[in-house]
Amino acid sequence: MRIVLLGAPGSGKGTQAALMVERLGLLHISTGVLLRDAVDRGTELGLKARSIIDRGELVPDDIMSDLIQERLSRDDVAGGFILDGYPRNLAQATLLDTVLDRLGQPADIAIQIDVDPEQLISRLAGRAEQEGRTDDSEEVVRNRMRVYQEQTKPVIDYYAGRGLLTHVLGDGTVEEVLERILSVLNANH
Ligand code: B4P
Repeated sequence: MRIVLLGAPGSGKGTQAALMVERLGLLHISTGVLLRDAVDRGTELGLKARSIIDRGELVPDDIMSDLIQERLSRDDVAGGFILDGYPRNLAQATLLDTVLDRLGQPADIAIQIDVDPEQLISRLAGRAEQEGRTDDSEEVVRNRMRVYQEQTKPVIDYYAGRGLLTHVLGDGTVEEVLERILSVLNANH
């Protein structure tokens, strides 16, 4: 199964993907994790991405294109995957389709996790306290929300137009959200 997870910052994409890996045995590909890893290792990519992430902007498409194509070219992708954090704009969405078609591995479903904006802010404030992620400060979170509204939201319609979109309510406990996602996947396969 090849799943694209969509949702605003703090909607629970990374949280749910980790649980879905346990339950479904799929590979988790998170562009946020790949970028933070590059930043921690001080690679050329990490050096370019760091200040962009810390401002809450999107890393440029050409950089993300190389990153995602390299990751999707590996053999472990053949068993199915959960894509988390990519695509984040329409250019990324069309590129992803091209790459997956070329691999003969098109996306089966896109799941949009819907959460009330007030809750998103409070979740990310909680994570800022617990994990100290540099892009979870109040000002940067506000910018990430703006970028999401302007650039990432159109991706929802893109997948709706392709007949692949399902909405899942992201309110409630992590386990409740997981059960909703699993029942959507059961119903679709
Ligand atoms: P991401 O790592 O994708 O950051 P995110 O949107 O905040 O999602 P994340 O998965 O981490 O958080 P989650 O909602 O699970 O991206 C970070 C940055 O990298 C971007 O701003 C951008 O600069 C760059 N980037 C990444 N991909 C890119 C791309 N394709 N193109 C360009 N740039 C890119 O969890 C948030 C918090 O909520 C957690 O603390 C969690 O514990 C909590 N939570 C989750 N579910 C909950 C629930 N049900 N109830 C209560 N709390 C919950």
